[in-house]
Amino acid sequence: SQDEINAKAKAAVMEFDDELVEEICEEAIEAKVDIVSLIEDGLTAGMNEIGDQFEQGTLFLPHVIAASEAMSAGVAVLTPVLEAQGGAAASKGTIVIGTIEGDIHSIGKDIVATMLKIAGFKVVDLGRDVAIATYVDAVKEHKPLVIGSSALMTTTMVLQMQIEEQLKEAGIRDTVKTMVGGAPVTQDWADKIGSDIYAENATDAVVKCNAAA
Ligand code: HCB
Repeated sequence: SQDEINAKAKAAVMEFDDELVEEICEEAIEAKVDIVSLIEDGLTAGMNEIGDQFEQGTLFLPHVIAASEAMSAGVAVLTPVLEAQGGAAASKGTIVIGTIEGDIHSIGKDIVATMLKIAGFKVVDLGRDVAIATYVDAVKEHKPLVIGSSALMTTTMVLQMQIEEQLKEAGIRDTVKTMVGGAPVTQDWADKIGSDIYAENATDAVVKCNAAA
């Protein structure tokens, strides 16, 4: 069942077992369970648990790296299937997304980008450690509906404010909606800095970008 497969995937991420994660993801595809739930309630749940244990000091950085590799191995198996499930013909518009300057966490940003693609948006992925000026240039170049930033650290989250400021300075703030996300980011933070959309997870990002389209 879905719950069993999610639980197995969570455990396999926590055991840093790339091959087992891949096997479970292949099994899930064959069993036709919900892939989005597998990513969010299975793989991500395992990753979050590892993050908690890292924070408590019971696990160390190599463990976090190993778990993130296991999660990425699973996401790599699932992405083509997700993309095949999507395939809306007409594009709903462009969304630019990237992980903010100073921050190399990319797993969540990648999942959001994939889900938006599946939902029928053209996605321009700026990658990670993206300079604020690069976001501004991307708005000028691609004229997106939404510009999304991802920040996984309290120290990099503050830079999301600079996207707001520099878009204003460039005189293009009202041509685009801004979206913020990442584990430390909240609706309160979005309100505080004047960001249009806060997305808690990839599903939420799709719902809110659809509403903006
Ligand atoms: Co990293 N790390 N890490 N890390 N890391 C965190 C983020 C800490 C919270 C862990 C902790 O201490 N508890 C912490 C940050 C503390 C803080 O706030 N200041 C931390 C630290 C400190 C660091 C280093 C500095 C460690 C070091 O070197 N000493 C270093 C960062 C270096 C740098 O960036 N300059 C570092 C490195 C790493 C890796 C490389 C080992 C690895 C990242 C691998 C990669 O991404 N390619 C990593 C990981 C995996 C984590 C944790 C464990 C998990 C992050 C993750 O992938 N979660 C994380 C702990 C945590 O977050 N609780 C820990 C799973 C994804 C699916 O969730 O939240 O990223 P997500 O994304 C969601 C959601 O937020 C939303 O949708 C996604 C899908 O549902 N969303 C958006 C995300 N972005 C969005 C953008 C939008 O516009 C809209 C929605």
